[in-house]
Amino acid sequence: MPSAVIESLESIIVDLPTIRPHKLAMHTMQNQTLVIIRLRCSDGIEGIGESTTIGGLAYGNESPESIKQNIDSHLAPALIGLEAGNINAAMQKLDKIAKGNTFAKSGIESALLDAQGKRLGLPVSELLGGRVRDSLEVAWTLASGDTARDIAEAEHMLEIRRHRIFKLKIGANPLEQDLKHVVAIKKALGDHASVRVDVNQYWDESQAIRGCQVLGENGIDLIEQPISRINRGGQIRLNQRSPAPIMADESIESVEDAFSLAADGAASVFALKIAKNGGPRAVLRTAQIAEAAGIALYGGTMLEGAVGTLASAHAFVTLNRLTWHTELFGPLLLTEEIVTEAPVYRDFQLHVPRTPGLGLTLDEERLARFRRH
Ligand code: MUC
Ligand code: MG
Repeated sequence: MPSAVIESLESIIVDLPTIRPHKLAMHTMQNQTLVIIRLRCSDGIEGIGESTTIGGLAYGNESPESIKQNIDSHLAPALIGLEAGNINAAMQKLDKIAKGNTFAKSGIESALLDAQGKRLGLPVSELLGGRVRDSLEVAWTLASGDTARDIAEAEHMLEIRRHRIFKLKIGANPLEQDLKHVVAIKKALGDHASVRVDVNQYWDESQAIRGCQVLGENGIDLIEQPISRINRGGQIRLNQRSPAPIMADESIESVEDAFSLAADGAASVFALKIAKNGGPRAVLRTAQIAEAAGIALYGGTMLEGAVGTLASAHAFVTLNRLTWHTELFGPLLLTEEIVTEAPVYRDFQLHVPRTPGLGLTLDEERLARFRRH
C-alpha cells in the first residue's frame, strides 16, 4: 500500500465567547481566540490540531494572527508532499526551517498525531507509548477579580464535584491587597480545597520574598511564576527560600529552557504546556528532563478549546507521576464549542477518550459560524 502524503494544511482563526471575563495580571480576557489546524492527507484522513495563546501578544511571542501567517507562509508549504505518518521527519523539517514558533508547531504536531491515530485506529495516547491512566484531575482558575465572587464560584465547583483545586490569578493589584484576597479565599475553603496562585511574572524579587512567605504560612500549596523569566538568579534564590513550592511556567518557552532551569535548580515544579514546547511529543521531552532532575509535574494549559485540551491530555495520561495534577479546564471557560462532542468532565476529572486520534470531530456548522473572516 503506498503511504499517505500530506496534501494540505489549513489554519483557521476562531473567536469564541467566554462565560465571564478572565482576569490575568497582564490581560483581561473577554473572549478566547483559537487557531484550528486542519491537515488533509492523500488517503482521505484529516487530522486536527490547535495552536492557541492568551491575550494576543500579551502572554507569549506568538499571536493568533502571527501563528496563522507563519503556518500559511512557511510551515504548511514545507509539509506538502511529506509522508503523513512520519511525524519525526515532518517535525524535524519544521525545526530546520523555523526557529521557535512552538505554538504553531504544537498545533501541527497534534494534527499529525490525530491523523496517524485515525489511520491506525489508535488513540493519540497509545501512539505516545500508552496511557497509564484514563482521566486527569483538573484545577479551576478563579479570576473574576472579586473575592466574594471567587469564593462563591469555588463553593459551587466543590458542590457539583467539578473542581477541588483552585488557582488564583494575582499580581496586577498591590501586593498586600493580593495577599489579603488569597488568604481570604483559602480561609473560606479550608481543607476542602487546594489553593494555588499564579503571579504571571508580576512581582519583583523583593515583593516575592514577602509574598511567598505569607502565602506559604497561610496554606497556599503552590506559587507559579512569581517573578520574571529573565531573572534566573532571583528564581534560584526564591526556590531555595520559599516555604511553598515554586512552579516555572513562563520560564519554559522550549525544551531547552526546561533543561537549563533544571540544571540551575530554579524551580521544583514544571508547568507542562504543549504550546510552549512544540506539541504533545515535545512536551514529553520536557517531562523527561523534569523526571530525571527530580522536578515535579503539572499539566498546564494556554486555555485551549477541546482540541488543544485533548492533545495535552493524551500526552499527560502517559506520565508516571503528575504530582500537581492539571488545569485542563479551557473548554469549560467557553460558552460555545466547535466540536460535535464536548470533552467529559466528571467527579473532578477530565476523562480522556479511547477512540482513534484525539477522539474529536469538528462541528462544521459552528466552525463556520465562529471562524474569523
Ligand atoms: C497561565 O498563566 O498559566 C492557565 C490557567 C489560567 O487561568 O491561565 C492560564 C495561563
Ligand atoms: Mg501560568
